[in-house]
Amino acid sequence: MKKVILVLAALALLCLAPAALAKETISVYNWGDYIDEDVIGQFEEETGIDVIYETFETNEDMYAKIAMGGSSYDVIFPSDYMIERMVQENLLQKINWENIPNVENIDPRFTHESYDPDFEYSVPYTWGTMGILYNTENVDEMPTSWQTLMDPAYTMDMLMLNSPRDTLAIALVMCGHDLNSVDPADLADAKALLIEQKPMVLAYVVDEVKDKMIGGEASVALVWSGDATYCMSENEALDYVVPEEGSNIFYDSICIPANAKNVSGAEKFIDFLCRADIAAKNYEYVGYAIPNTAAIELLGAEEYNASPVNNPPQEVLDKCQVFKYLGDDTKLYDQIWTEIISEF
Ligand code: N2P
Repeated sequence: MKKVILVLAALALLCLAPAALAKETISVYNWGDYIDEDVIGQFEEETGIDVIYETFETNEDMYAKIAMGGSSYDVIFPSDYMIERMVQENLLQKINWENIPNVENIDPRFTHESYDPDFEYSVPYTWGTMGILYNTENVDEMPTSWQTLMDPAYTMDMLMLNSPRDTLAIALVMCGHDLNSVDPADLADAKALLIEQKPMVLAYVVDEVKDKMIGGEASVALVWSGDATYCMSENEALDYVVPEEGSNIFYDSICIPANAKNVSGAEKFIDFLCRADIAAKNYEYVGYAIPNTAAIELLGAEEYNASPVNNPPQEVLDKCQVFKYLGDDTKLYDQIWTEIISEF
């Protein structure tokens, strides 16, 4: 009898030991260059939770990976229109606000947006506009129109975003159409324009745009405002403008996928990112405008708001639109984009 008990006790220990030794982890999927790595380290130190961190370059890449279902993440960072899509497809779960007390630091101007009207699924992280980053040493006058990106003077001297929704939106605007258009005739115009532009494009890039513009490899680039802030801090010849025809304003948020394995770890991470000191530190590294009032106070609201990139004049904002999820018409965008890109 004693022997049996001993054997059972040994077996029980063997089963429990790995569980006791295994560290709690969360798996995070974010845009490239979108967090200060020290912030991850500090979270791991403070909570004892290990962060498995992976990056993506576009909403579409992130979506494809999650929708395929093979991978499971606890925290992801989609933009507005992609949140709308993922909610519709039951790929996100509602957030339990009781576990995110630091949400009180988020400016209510950034909650209850059209893509999450009841403020259930997404925690605002950053926001920004699309515009033209240009090198004042080679571009004499501030570009006021998107047509700058069609100017043969910048042949092989311009960079475009390797991101279907963003680049097609700007082409639609250049053709005088709405940037959320799903009219096949509008999209045909946009496609024709991008094909005409293609021989002038040095490269279609995402995160590489920063090093290339800082290093002077191109004179003009289609960029997101936060990347402009970063580039301008590294090379003072660079400047940023939102052309007068209007542009896209985006809201990038933090969400928990429906199939997350460690929801409580995800909540701790999200709450940590909303903490004023952490959001401020992260802003200093990432450069994108933040919706965190407490962090902006910590950074010095006057200095923060002095940046026209962080705080665009109302007349610029009035001309900016949020991307909507376009339902099945998204396929048309994807198809056109593949046709444009594959012609290289
Ligand atoms: C950061 C990407 C910013 C996302 N590298 C723009 N929505």
